[in-house]
Amino acid sequence: MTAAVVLLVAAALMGTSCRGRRKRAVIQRGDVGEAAVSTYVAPGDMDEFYLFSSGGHSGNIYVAGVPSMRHIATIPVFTPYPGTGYGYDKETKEMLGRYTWGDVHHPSISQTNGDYDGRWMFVNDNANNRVARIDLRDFKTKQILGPLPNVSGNHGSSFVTPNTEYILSASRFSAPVPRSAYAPIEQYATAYKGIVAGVKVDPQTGRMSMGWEIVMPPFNYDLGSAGKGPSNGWAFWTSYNAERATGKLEVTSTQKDRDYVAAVNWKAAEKAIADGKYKTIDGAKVIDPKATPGVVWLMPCAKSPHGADVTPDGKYIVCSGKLQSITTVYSFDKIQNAIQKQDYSGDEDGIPVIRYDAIKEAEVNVGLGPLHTQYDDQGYAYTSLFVESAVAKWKLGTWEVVDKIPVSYNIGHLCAAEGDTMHPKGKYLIALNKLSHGRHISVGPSQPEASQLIGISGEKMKLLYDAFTEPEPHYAQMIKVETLKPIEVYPKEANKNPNAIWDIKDAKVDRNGSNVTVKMIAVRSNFEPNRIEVNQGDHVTVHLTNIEQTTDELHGWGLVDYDINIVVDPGETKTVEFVADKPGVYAYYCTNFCSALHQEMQGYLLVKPRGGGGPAAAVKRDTKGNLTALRQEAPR
Ligand code: RUQ
Ligand code: CUA
Repeated sequence: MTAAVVLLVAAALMGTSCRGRRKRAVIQRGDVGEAAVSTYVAPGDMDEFYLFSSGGHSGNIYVAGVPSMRHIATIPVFTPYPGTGYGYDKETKEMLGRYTWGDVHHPSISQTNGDYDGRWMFVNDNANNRVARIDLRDFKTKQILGPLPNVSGNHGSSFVTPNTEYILSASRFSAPVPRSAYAPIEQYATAYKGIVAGVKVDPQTGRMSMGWEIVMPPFNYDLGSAGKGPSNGWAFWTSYNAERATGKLEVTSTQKDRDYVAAVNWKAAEKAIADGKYKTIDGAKVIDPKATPGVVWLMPCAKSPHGADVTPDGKYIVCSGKLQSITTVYSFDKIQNAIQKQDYSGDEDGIPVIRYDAIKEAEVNVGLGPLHTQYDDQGYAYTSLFVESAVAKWKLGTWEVVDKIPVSYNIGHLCAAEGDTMHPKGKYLIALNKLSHGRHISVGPSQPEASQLIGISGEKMKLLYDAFTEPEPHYAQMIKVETLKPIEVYPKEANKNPNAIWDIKDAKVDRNGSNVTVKMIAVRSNFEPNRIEVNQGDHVTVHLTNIEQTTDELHGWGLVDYDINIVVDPGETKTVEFVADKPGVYAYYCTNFCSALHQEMQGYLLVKPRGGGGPAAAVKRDTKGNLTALRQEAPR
């Protein structure tokens, strides 16, 4: 960037405040010019990182570029999204099943040897107990697994193990097991169960299937993290409500001094399953830790812990208790020693509780309401402080807090570049703030979310940019752009769909009784066939192939009045099925702008009324010729 541009950007930004526009409450503002330069991605330039943010109960994942923070794509996962035709074609409709939403919390990029390999991203659905896989070659959801048997409120998910052997899953809301079982709430402490689990991932295809489950005491399992390096083979989950309380948890679950972190030796869990030491419950292989010791332990933790975050070297597990001002660092070595010596302070339902002082490496005095921790490439950790609305930077090893930066406001998760891998990239940190009052121009009572880009290259953290993030920003991950290799088109040769056609002469409408099958081509700027004649009540199947081999030449297929919109990318075939229950004439048209003649890209579905007679639709007019009824359905 030229010096002139730098000056212009800086001047423009400073000008905004000088001219006395509605001022933002400035909490911390460093050198505005420097901030502008370091986040400005000039026209034609590209961002350095992808940011994948959870979309919470929108059921989506949002993709942005860093440092520009520009939102560049939406990946629908658990919710229909007409923008990409997701949830309207046969395949994605079946994948969504009977659900119309999901609660996405923790995106998790697949790993090889503890680093992002950029093949897939897994996400959890906290609400309907599902997990999904997104293919990072085309940024599309390819599989949804679940509802996972026995799991209730899948929150501690979908963190991956270092070679993506498993993605983690856990019950946030303990409940009777299996899910169809009933027990009165008075029996919560004994009849309700927690579950922690590993969902198996096929290393070649990414296909997910049920792995192992472990039945646990009825705590609320919160967040998970997989061991790496020396701790590879282990998984850790924080939990709250050690009291096994019900009702007003705010009070009832804050009686004891400590909660627990569950430490699972997943290699031992894998072996227990192989040795047949499990019960099948609702189709899942479930380990009972009382009957099979040596799989799970409990570690006491500061009250109401939330985040569990293994350090890049895999030597420590950092767990933060929301209700204390410290974050607890456990040493993996010490955990192994304590287990060896059976240095226990008690048990919960037969699961040994390891003595706290035997495994505690440090208690870091980070500040109020610590939630999550991420890491950089210089040996520093960054912990989000919800109550204090700040990020604390501290040194691994000396456990000293070296810097703190206020954020606006109430930060939840934070995301450093590849900050949960064995080789974090440093440079940027993003504060995913829960409440954001006053950071954006007002749009009414719901204030737009704010996430803040923070520079972490220097000694001091620097606030660089206030960005909008779609709700609800739970976790996010940032990955180097070069690691991903997105495809440009679906090559014709790779299309194995038996209903794909590539030549206009193969386009046709076939009838078999009341089943009508259409093989259709979309290419600039036509649909072939451009006329489909059916009878009212026919079951219609349209297989639509976009025969383009030019990137970004998408075509949509919207059918007027039928609530259908599918989108086909270049080289892709999609199928849509519907019953032609509305008689009349309905246009279908291309919904993706594709060429100068995009508007002309249309055709007609002609639905002959049952019984053959009568107008399909009519308008009623009064004696003066004014419209009185817009539409009248033909008699059925
Ligand atoms: S959780 S902060 Cu799933 Cu941390 Cu939202
Ligand atoms: Cu095809 Cu617009």
